[in-house]
Amino acid sequence: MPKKNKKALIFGITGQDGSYLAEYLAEKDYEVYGIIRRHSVAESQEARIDHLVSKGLVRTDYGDLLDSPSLYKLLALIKPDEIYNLGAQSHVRVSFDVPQFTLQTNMIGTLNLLEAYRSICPKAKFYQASSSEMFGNEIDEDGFQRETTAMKPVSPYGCSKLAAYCIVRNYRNSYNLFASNGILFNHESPRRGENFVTAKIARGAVSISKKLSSKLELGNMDASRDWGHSKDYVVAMHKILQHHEPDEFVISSKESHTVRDFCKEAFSCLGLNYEDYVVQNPKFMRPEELKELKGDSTKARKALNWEPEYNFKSLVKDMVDYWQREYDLKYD
Ligand code: NAP
Ligand code: F7E
Repeated sequence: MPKKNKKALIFGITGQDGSYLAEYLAEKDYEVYGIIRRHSVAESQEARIDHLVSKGLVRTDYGDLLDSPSLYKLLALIKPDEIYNLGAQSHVRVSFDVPQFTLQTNMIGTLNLLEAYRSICPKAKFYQASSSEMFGNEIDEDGFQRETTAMKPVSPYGCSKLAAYCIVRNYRNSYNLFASNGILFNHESPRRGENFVTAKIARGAVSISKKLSSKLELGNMDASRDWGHSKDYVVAMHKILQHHEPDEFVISSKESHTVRDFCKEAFSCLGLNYEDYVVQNPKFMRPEELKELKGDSTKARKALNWEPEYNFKSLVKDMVDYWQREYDLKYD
């Protein structure tokens, strides 16, 4: 890889956000490094970043947040200027099925990385992928969640992310590290995993429009989320590390829509009425549900000069258009 200005190391580079962040940093002339894990289906391991790896814009090495020796070795080898910790078991419903694994990966994994960071490259900057799921059902009187809102998570995933958030703050204060938390509200894209609700709806609606299926089964349709686009949110991650001091920042669209609203919008992009096709299946309900998220990102918008380009409508359209192209390639 040719020598460039700065080196960024991304944990979670094979995921939705990691892939967009890698693209964004490569465009900014960073040397971009990423950790990959061993998968049994090696062919799909780097699917989201193949286009970057094949052009030599990203270098990947095997590693794992739960394998401390690999973390020490990679930090010593790469000597990154910026470390982005996006690695996680990120599915909230699945976190009820695998709570121990979720806490190990998201909480102990973050602690492992912080330990390696403070002993090998303490001058680097560190970004932690914290989540609006940490708030649980706490809402300020004006209906928003912000940096100062109480955090009372309602899922193993939310608990794991809150513990990681706290230990990042603790290490920043104890060891004088530039370690920041981005508290990101839901963000989606064509690269979103297909078992998250937005991708499931966009894909399901397109499949129905092409008469490849006749119904879409969902869980709680009254839950409300603050949805933005991953492409916009990775810009905020980078800006958080360029700020003059480490801090906590909420990143959100400032709007909340129900799952039902998302269905309505996605099906109407295809000239269909969602009510004719969407059915509820208790299988997709959660043992405890987070009812509504609406983030106040005023602090980040002012301090970081960050504004999203996508809104709810253009996000839904981007996802539906993507799935139309995918189905056209497969079946035409
Ligand atoms: P994602 O698509 O599920 O990607 C997660 C990434 O973490 C994958 O690259 C995965 O690798 C990696 N990973 C999992 N376990 C690991 C381990 N033990 N060691 C190293 N890497 C590991 O998630 P995303 O949507 O891009 O989200 C990125 C981060 O932001 C996550 O931490 C998530 O919890 C957080 N977040 C997401 C949202 C959102 O709405 N998307 C909102 C707030 C916070 P494999 O490909 O090998 O599984
Ligand atoms: O669910 C409801 C479900 O799984 C959204 C992660 O990126 O954002 C994400 O977590 C809502 C919930 O995302 C289905 O009950 C209904 O109320 O797309 P989701 P999430 O749980 O909000 C946070 C901020 C993160 O940090 C996480 O990493 O949709 N819902 N029916 C459904 N959800 C799914 N997955 N599948 C359904 O069939």
